[in-house]
Amino acid sequence: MSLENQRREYYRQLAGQNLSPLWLSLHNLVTESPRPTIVPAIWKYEEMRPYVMAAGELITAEEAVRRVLVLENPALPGKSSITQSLYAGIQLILPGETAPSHRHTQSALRFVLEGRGAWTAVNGERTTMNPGDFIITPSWNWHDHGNPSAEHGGEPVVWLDGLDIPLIAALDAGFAENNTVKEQAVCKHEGESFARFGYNMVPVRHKPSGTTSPIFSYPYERSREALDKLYRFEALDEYDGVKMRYINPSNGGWAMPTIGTFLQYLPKGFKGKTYRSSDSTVYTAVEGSGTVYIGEESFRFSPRDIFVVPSWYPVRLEADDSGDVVLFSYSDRPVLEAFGLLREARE
Ligand code: GTQ
Repeated sequence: MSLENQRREYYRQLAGQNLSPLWLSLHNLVTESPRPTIVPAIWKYEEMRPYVMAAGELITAEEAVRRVLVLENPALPGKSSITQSLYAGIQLILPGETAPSHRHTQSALRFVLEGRGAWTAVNGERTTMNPGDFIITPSWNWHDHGNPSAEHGGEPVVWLDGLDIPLIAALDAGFAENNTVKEQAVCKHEGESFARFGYNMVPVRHKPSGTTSPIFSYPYERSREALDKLYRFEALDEYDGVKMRYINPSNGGWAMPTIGTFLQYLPKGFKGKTYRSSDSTVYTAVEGSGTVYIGEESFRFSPRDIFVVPSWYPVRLEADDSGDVVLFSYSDRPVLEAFGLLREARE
């Protein structure tokens, strides 16, 4: 038998033993640089919105539990993943509805896209959701969402959900539980956690605990003010414009253990330089229009559009001449950083 045929027979026998020869796959397993499966993509809000609103006619928030359209990376159909590690969805809650209380080990962020006045309850405290607000539901915390009835000024509210669902699935670390009540009991005043931790002070005997920020709402107005002032006081970064990361105010670390969150400002006409990083990032525009160049592709973006940049793709951002741009983004950076895996290159 030729050596080639001996090998073929050998590989056939190995497969029956749940064994495989590394030398055939090594080059794909240990690569010179990341080779993302996911691809760059954009979801235009004006194209998605009719489908989001149609869901409001077809199913209630209560029946759906969470009435969400999942943004699936075109290279991962059926996987409920926008990146290898992260999930993105668009959630709608209509006036008078409740999305019932539950908890899970997956961490979630909400970034409000449209509408005012809905609330999220976390840990006995409700927070009102306004456009541009960044809201956290920490791992294993009960959370429910609601919206006042139309008579009480309720309007449809739409937000971007960002979760670490694919990461938790990769680790087989998912647990979840429904609450026995539809809405958790409210036992704190609105704004209580922000009063404790949101003003560069903490209660005198506070000991940092847990892995998630004790602030669960970062109102847009305040974050936006920081960017505006920094732009006027400081030179712009040639790559990022003015880019800030949201922090856990009790220890300066990431606001969430597995998801890094950022807000960035590009003045009108800004033409960013090219950079890359080994975190995969989901962006949504809050204000202004521009163009993002990702690898060989480019996408025009406007407010509420969502686009994704895979790991290690060259990326640069441009703002139109017509107005300043503000972008919110989230990535798996805290996970990479924790394990010494974060790499960046500025070209
Ligand atoms: O609001 O709790 O988009 O549990 C996916 C899973 C939202 C939520 C999602 C969830 C939620």
